[in-house]
Amino acid sequence: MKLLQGKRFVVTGIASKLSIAWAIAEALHREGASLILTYPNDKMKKRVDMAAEQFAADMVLPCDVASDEEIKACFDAVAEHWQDGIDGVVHAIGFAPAEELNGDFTEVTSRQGSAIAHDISAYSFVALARYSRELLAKRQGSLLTLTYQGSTAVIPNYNVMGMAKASLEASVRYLASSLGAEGIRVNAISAGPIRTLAASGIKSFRRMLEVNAKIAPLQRNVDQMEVANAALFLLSPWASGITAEILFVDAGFNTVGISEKLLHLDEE
Ligand code: NAD
Ligand code: 0WE
Repeated sequence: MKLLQGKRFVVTGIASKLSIAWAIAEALHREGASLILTYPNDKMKKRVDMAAEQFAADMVLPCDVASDEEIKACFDAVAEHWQDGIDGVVHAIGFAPAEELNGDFTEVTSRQGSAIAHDISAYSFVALARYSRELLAKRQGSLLTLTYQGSTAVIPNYNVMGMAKASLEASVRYLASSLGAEGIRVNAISAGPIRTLAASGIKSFRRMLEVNAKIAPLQRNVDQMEVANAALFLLSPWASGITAEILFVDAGFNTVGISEKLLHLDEE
């Protein structure tokens, strides 16, 4: 029997075949789970419809996380379809206005940009938790989000997203505490850099990938499927004892102080 046969998940954040959420939906489907996929606007609906067809999703629902009404309507529809609850919600959403992600942090970080980044990238996880709580409690389900090391260490140009990811990671701990009594687990995966739509247009992203591959213990980058396989685990009963955790899927990059390569730099 497959790992997640008969389980039900709501997956947000599919924008293209490169999306981490696409890979997670693919992995959940592969392991026998049933899916509901969400999209933020009409432009994205087509892409999510494609994923829905490929992964035999039960439904596709609108869910712009900037709107409480839309989130509520979304989970009302989920509740209608799956009356005895859901096993998990995947939050794979991050956004800051493009101007915030290029240039000197102090210069480019605006009040408005900061508000948007925190609203869409951090608060939205709490909002999803609020509206999915009842459904998750019925099946001891779990919440999963995606974060990045820019939350705890400076990565050039990540800027206000670093603040938003720090907030998101704090929300993982507060949500885990708040929802633990209901048997709901809350976790995050901190992924290494991966080329997706959210990485396109980031000026030095190619260089980012090169540097990461040089410094990381595994001496390479990670891909979407490696993140998805870790997601599967955290969303599965095998992770029943794990909550409030930030699991790195980054080829070990975050643990390195001085890399072997850097130590021997002048010997090359
Ligand atoms: P992506 O562009 O494929 O996904 C980002 C998603 O956010 C898109 O599907 C987009 O539609 C969605 N989104 C934006 N605004 C929204 C809104 N208002 N309502 C609903 N959805 C909205 O890129 P990705 O890299 O797959 O990003 C997924 C998550 O992974 C993000 O949280 C990102 O920060 C995180 N992450 C990415 C990397 C990386 O290098 N790609 C590394 C670590 C963490
Ligand atoms: O979280 C992310 C992506 C965040 C992101 C990307 C964009 C580009 C398009 C948020 N908002 C937007 N807004 C846009 O208009 N990552 C972890 C990927 C990422 O983004 C970076 C990185 C890495 C890694 C930005 C600068 C430096 C490194």
